[in-house]
Amino acid sequence: MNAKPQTNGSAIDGRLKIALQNNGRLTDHSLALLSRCGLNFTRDRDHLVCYGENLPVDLMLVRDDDIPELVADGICEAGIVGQNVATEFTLVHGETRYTESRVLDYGRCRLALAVPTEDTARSVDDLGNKRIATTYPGLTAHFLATRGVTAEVVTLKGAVEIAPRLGKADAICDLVSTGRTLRANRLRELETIYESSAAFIVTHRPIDEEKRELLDRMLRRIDGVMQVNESKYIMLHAPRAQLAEITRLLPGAESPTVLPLEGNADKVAVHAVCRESVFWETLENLRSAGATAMLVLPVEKMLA
Ligand code: PRT
Ligand code: ZN
Repeated sequence: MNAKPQTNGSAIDGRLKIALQNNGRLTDHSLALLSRCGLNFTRDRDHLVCYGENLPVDLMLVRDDDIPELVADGICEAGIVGQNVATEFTLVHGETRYTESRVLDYGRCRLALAVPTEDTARSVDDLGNKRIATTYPGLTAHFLATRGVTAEVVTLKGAVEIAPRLGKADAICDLVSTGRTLRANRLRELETIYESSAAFIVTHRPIDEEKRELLDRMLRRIDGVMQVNESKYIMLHAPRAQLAEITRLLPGAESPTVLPLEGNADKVAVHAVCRESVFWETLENLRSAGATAMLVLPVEKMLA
C-alpha cells in the first residue's frame, strides 16, 4: 500500500472525491469517461489530485491497488478500478465495504489459469497439489475452493508469467486480454476463473446529502455516456409492406419514427435509435429485407 494522498486543505473538504488509477491501462479511459460526463478538471498526471473546475469533484490519482481501500475507508467516496482488484480486496478482507455501482465498458480482461504448453493438464481438476503462482491469491483460492481442488497458491508481486520457468510454480493464474503474453512465455490457457471490466465503486461509509446528490448525478451521466457508446441513430427508406420485418431487424430499437416520403406512396422513411451495436451484417440483412438509403450516425448525448 502506497502513501495515501493528503486530504488536508479546504480545497478538498466538502468535495466529492473519486479515486482513479494514476498511470496505467485504466487512466485514459477513466479520465475520458468523466470528461464526457461534463467534468472539466486540471489534468496533471504528476500530481495526486485533479481539481474539478465546474463541479465540486476532485480526482485522486493513485495506484490501482490502493483504490479499494481508499473507497472502503471513505477517504474517497467513489473510485474506478478493475473488478479483479475490487473483488480481490473484498475476498482478502472478508467483507464488502463498497458497492460496485456500475460495470463500465472498458478494461475488459479475464483472470485465467495457465500451464506450460507441454503440460498435460486439461482443467483445474488436474492441478491438485500443484503450485499456482498469482498476484490474485484471494480470487485464485476462492476458485479452487469452489471447484474442490487443493493446491498451493504462491503469491507474487509481479512477473507471474515467468514463475514456471524459474521453477517457482507449476501453473499460473494471471490476467489475460489478447493471450499474447501467455504465448510469448510458452504457456497454455487452461480455464478462465474470473471475467473483469473496470467498475465504478461507491463507499458504504455515510455520504452527506449534497455529495450523494452529486454522486447520483455523476452515475446518471455515466449511464448516459455508456448508452451513447452503444447507440446509433439509423435512417433508412423501407417499402411499406416490409415495415414490420425491417423494424424487427433494427437492433435494440424502440418504436421507430415512420415518416411519409414525398411522391412515393409505397415507401416510408424510418428513423430509429438503436441501443445495440449496428454491424455491417445488420445493414446487409436490412437491405435484403428491402431497406435502401441507409445512414448510421453516432449519438452525441442521451438522457433518460
Ligand atoms: O501501477 P498500478 O498498480 O496502478 O498498475 P498495474 O500495473 O497494477 O495495472 P495495469 O495498468 O496493468 O492494469 C490495470 C487494470 O487493467 C487491471 O487491474 C485490469 O482490471 C485491467 N486490464 C485489462 C489488464 C489487462 N487488460 C491486461 N492485459 N491488466 C493487466 N493486463 C496485463 C496482464 O497482467 C499480463 O501481464 O497484460 C498482460 C496480458 O495481456 P495480453 O494482451 O498479452 O493477454
Ligand atoms: Zn496495480
